[in-house]
Amino acid sequence: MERLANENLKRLPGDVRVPGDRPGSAGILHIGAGAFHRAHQAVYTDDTDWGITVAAPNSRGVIDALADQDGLFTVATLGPDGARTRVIGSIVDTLHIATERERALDLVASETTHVVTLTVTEKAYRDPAGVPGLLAEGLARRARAHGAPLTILCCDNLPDNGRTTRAAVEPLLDPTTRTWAEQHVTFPSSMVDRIVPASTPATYERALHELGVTDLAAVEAEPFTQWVIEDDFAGPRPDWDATFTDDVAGWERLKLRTLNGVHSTLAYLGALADVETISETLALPGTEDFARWLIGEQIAPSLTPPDGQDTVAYGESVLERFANPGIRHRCVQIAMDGSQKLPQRLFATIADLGEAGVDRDLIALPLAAWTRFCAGRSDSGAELPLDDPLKDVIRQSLSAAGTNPAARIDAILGLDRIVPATVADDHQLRRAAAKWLRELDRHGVATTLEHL
Ligand code: CS2
Repeated sequence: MERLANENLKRLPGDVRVPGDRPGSAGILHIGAGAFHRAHQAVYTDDTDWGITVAAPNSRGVIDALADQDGLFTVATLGPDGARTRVIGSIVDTLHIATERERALDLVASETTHVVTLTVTEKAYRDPAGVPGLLAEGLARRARAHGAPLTILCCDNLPDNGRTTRAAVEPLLDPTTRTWAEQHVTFPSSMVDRIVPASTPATYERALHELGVTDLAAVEAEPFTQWVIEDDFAGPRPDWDATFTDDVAGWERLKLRTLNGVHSTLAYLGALADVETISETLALPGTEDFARWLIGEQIAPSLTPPDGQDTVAYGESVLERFANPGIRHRCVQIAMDGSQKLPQRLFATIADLGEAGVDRDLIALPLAAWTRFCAGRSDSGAELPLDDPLKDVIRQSLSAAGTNPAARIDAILGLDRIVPATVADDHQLRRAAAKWLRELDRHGVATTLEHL
């Protein structure tokens, strides 16, 4: 089957948007070749004259597909009024870090690399031997070779993600590089947003149908897209159509607690209820009302939104996006790595509510749902995957706790690597979560939500 390539761009159907002149070189090194990068930063960059070398830390399926297609791939934007397909041309080179580490280090060090962007998931920042180690070694090379400034821009869903990245890299630097980096390397924070489910065989079939040629790096995404970036670049920066600001923290908090917090909540509830996707979960009787109460009564009082924003209105637009039936975002995909996601999506909200003296009854329900999800069985008894770096600790604590709901909640709240002390000691939360867990054990998610 013919693959998408430079030479067939001119023959694609007229309603498919194709790139104009492609950039000759890459000023951006991007690490993490997942669907999100392709539908977000790669699209923003396609609207500029910059290019990207995309590097995959481990699995090479996507970068091999891109290499076979001259770096080209399509984004299908799935809105209520149908799909639009666009070919993205910003990726000009690919790299497999596990087998080409030297080249990766040289690219971090290269004078023509001005920005390193990252989508490597939450857990990667805790692994000094992984991406942080690579960046540290590359920076040392850069400092020795020429010392040109570099911007390292985190695009993962972490609070203060620039500072988190700096904190992961800095301790790994030798003293000379560290002194240089303090002057010449910046780590702006950024808030990234677009719903992009993992691609499936249906994604590739759609691409083939739209293009008439095969695209094995195709992605599907919702129409909405947003990027808020702290304006702290060490050197040149692409003219991305993003919001550059001095205050990203407010945006990060709003998005992590509202969009991602409700996303994770729906993911655990849906998976337990044997429902496949987020939009189907939201359609379960009582669920949309519950999500709305959660936003209005628990998330909104926990934070101060950025200027001009209102948490309840923002939450309404998020629920509308979640309901998009064109986006088949699987609950079990969002459910993975809960131990890495829930601190900023749920526990931070709970901690702030506790401090403000706001009742925590409703927000105890997602905690109970995660606890039940971690045991690995849905309401119908089907097996649920626990895909989480702390899987063993979680499973051990839960099995030691037996069947008693209060003991199981205590086991989860006792995970001191992820649960802040104020949340672990929150007696009102513990009682409420144990009550919800008992309800979920007895009646299942669907009945519990319907009778809220
Ligand atoms: C999701 C996010 O998988 C997840 O955990 O909550 O990937 C979410 O779709 C994006 O952050 C939306 O911007």
